[in-house]
Amino acid sequence: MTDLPNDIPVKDLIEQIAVLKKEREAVILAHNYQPPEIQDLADYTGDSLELSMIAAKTAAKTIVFCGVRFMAETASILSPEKTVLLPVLEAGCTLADYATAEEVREMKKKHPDAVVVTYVNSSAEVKAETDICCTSANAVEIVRSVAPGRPVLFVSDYNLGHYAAKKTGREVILWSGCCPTHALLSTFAVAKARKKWPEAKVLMHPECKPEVLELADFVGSTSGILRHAKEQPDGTSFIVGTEVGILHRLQKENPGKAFHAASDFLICPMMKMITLADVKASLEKTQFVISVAADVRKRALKAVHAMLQYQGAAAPQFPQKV
Ligand code: CIZ
Repeated sequence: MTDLPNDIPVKDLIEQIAVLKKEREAVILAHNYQPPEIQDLADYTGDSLELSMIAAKTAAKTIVFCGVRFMAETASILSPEKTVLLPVLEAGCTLADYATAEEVREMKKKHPDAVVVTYVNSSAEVKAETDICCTSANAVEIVRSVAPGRPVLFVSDYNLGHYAAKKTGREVILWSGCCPTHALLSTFAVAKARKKWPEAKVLMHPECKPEVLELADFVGSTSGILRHAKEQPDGTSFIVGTEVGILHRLQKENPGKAFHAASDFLICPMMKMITLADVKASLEKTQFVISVAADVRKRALKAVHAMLQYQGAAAPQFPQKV
C-alpha cells in the first residue's frame, strides 16, 4: 500500500478509522468489487445479498457502506433506525439508472398479469413498484418461485434476466438495461484469455452477455464464484469474467490457485471511488447519510423482505472476515 496524497500514512489512517469506528459504534461493510485496501479494512466483505442481510441484523448503530448507492439504500430500507453512510455520494450504479419507477409502472400497465422481479441493483423507488427483489446470487431461484403460468417482468438487467429465463424455461419479459462493465466483455476477449491460459477454468458472472456466458465453465454471482473456486483443488487456474475487485479476495482465500482477469477492462469506476480517507471522513463528519422516504421505504421493504424470506433456511452464513 502506498501513502495517500494527503500525506497521512496508510497505517495511521487505518488506526484513526478504528478509533472512530468504535466511537460511532459502527460496522464497515465492503462489496466484493471494492479496492483491496477497503476490503481489508472492512468488518465484512460480501455480495449485495450477504451485506444486506448483515445490515438487517447488525447491532451497530452506524453502517458505513463501501459499495454503491443502491446497496446503502437497501441497508437503510432494512434498518431505518440505523445511520447508513455512503462515503462517496457520487458512487452510483449505471445499471440501476436504466429503470425509473415511472417506466416500471408503464410496463406493469402493459403486462398486468406479470410478476415484477427486480434486480436489487435498482433505486428504492423502483423497488417500491416491485413484487420481489433478487440478486445475481438468487435470480434463478426467485424466477423459478413465481407461480406457474404467470409471466415475469424482469427489471432491469437484460443479461441476468435472459440467463434466469434460460435456466428456468419461464416466460420472462426482459428490460433493456445492462451493467456496462460486464456487457463490455466480448467472446473475443474470452477466446484471447483462453489462448493465453489454456488450462484455466472460465468463471463468469450472469451479467455478461448470453453469447459470452456460452463460453463459461461456471456461471455465478461473486459469492457463487468464490464458493466454486474454493471447492477446486490447489494448482487450478481460473479466468475470471467479473469486476476485477473480486480477484483480491479470490487470491487471498486461495493462495494455491491462480486467477486471471478475463479482460483488463472489467473495472467498474463507481466501485473504485471510495478511498480510506473517504471512510475516515465519513465517520468523522457522519457523511453521506442515505435514507429513503417513509412511503417509498414501506413498499420497497415488502419486495426486499419477500426476497430475504424466500432465502429462508438456505440463507448464506455471514461471510467471515478474511
Ligand atoms: O449482487 C451483487 O452484489 C453484485 C452487484 C454482484 C455479485 O454477483 O455479487
